[in-house]
Amino acid sequence: MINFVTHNLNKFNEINAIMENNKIGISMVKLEYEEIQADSTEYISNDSCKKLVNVVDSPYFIDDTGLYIEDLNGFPGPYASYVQETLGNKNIIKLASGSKAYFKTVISFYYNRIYQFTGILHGKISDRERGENKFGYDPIFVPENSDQTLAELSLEEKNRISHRSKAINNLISFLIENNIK
Ligand code: ITT
Repeated sequence: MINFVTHNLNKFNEINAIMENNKIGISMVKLEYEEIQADSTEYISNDSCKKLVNVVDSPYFIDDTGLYIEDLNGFPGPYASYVQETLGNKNIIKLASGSKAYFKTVISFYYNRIYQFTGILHGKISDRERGENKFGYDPIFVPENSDQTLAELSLEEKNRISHRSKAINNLISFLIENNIK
């Protein structure tokens, strides 16, 4: 069993579906830990993961995800959580409708040391909120080669293309190569 430290049920459900398809068991661990502020998601994620050594049973991992909007010079990037709470999707549309953007997920996995796995999804900011699956920025993010927002896709459809699924599939290849369960 692998521990996934997160408070975010949407993240857990997306990742758990992919893990189940690969017959890998994960357990959701809700824990408070302090996140440093920095410009690099990889750096923040590495620092958070280190703080959990001897706190959470290994192997464990965390998911840090940022949204990078081209017209806003990469903002909010790693501040995605704070900006979602303060500005929200309506204000992001006012600021950046039509802009290219991408999501980046960094998975930091601890097993004797930290390993990182990354996934990116390119797309653009829509002109209005669309979709029923209201997870964070999903209602305003239209992936490349799609007319629908991520919130209009089912969990399975999102998992076929998403930043998170790419990062997790990289982790899964590593788990299989190293026979980690
Ligand atoms: P943790 O407990 O795992 O840290 P969190 O919600 O604080 O959960 P992050 O800081 O990584 O997670 O995420 C930043 C925010 O970006 C998150 O609160 C969502 O609003 C948004 N977000 C993350 N992944 C997303 C996705 O796949 N689609 C849409 N929005 C997403």
